[in-house]
Amino acid sequence: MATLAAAMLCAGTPAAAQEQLNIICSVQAEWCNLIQTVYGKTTGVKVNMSLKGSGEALAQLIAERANPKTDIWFGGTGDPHLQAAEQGLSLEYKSASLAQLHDWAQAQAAQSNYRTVGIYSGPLGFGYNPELLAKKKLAVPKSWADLLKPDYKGEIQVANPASSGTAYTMVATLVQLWGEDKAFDYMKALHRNIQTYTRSGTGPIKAVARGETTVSISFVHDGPGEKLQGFPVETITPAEGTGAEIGSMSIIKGARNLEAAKKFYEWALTAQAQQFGAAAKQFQLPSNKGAKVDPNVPDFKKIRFIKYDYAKYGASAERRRLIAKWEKEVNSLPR
Ligand code: S7P
Repeated sequence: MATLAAAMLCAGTPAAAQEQLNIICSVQAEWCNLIQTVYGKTTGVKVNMSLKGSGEALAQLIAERANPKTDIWFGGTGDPHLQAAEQGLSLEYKSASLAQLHDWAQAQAAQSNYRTVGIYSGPLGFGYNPELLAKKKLAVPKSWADLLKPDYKGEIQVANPASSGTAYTMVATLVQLWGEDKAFDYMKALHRNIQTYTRSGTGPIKAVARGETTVSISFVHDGPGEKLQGFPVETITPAEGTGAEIGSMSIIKGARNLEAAKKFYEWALTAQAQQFGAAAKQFQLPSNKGAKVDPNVPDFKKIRFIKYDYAKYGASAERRRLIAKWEKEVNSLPR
């Protein structure tokens, strides 16, 4: 309640009647809904929220380029936000609050020429259902190498990188970890153990939680929220090393409600507003250094990270090339 009250103060007093704001929201529904309610009630702005994963959000913004219907894109993996910046879909905007953000969030802004900014970060890893693993007498996978074991045939879900920023983070992580040839050999071998490639990046850990599959490749911050709902799910990060997303936010070029978009953007960078993630049981690391870090947020100090080259793997040509290669060399293989 204290957080809510503080954020309400931060959001300001009700604005002129029926000011509108069209948001594409790429975090999970509970966080989007909370923002819609709190921000709408405290400012008087009518918030129209459209929920889309990051890959799908980018596709929509490209489709509506000539006649943008979106004012702001909140959340989602950083790579497609960088692509949107490169393609001139987002607007250059430099917040006065940038200095309050962690270096990784400021770097995301700088490398896009201030057309996007980091609002949270989270590590890629595995989700698993301990009850199902025990029932099937399977060990907890601790490394990328473990996922190739024949025991896990048909037990693993991951999203399709063509539609999902989460899955693209996996492709880019493996390429950076081992080089492209070895990474693609690995993904071809992994393909044999995949039960389903889902459309959305959060689908696999939800399937794990509900006992529909045993293991997922997911952002590990998506695990605790499922667990708090009572589902048997745990997470782990791979021993060889892993990548992390820089969840981002962008103002759309040609936004019809530009002033409202800028006000929302400033609000979303405040420490108080960033605490709504944890309030909605989503546990990414907030980008504002002053935001309270919930104990459920993964401890970054305990994770072995690769040095992720966000600029290189966020470039449109590189993303397109790697996804096309994945479709041709991996997804086309029989399972
Ligand atoms: O909110 C959870 C989360 O994992 O979902 C976001 C993103 O929309 C995933 O999109 P894809 O479906 O394209 O993978 C992440 O940024 C976020 O951490």
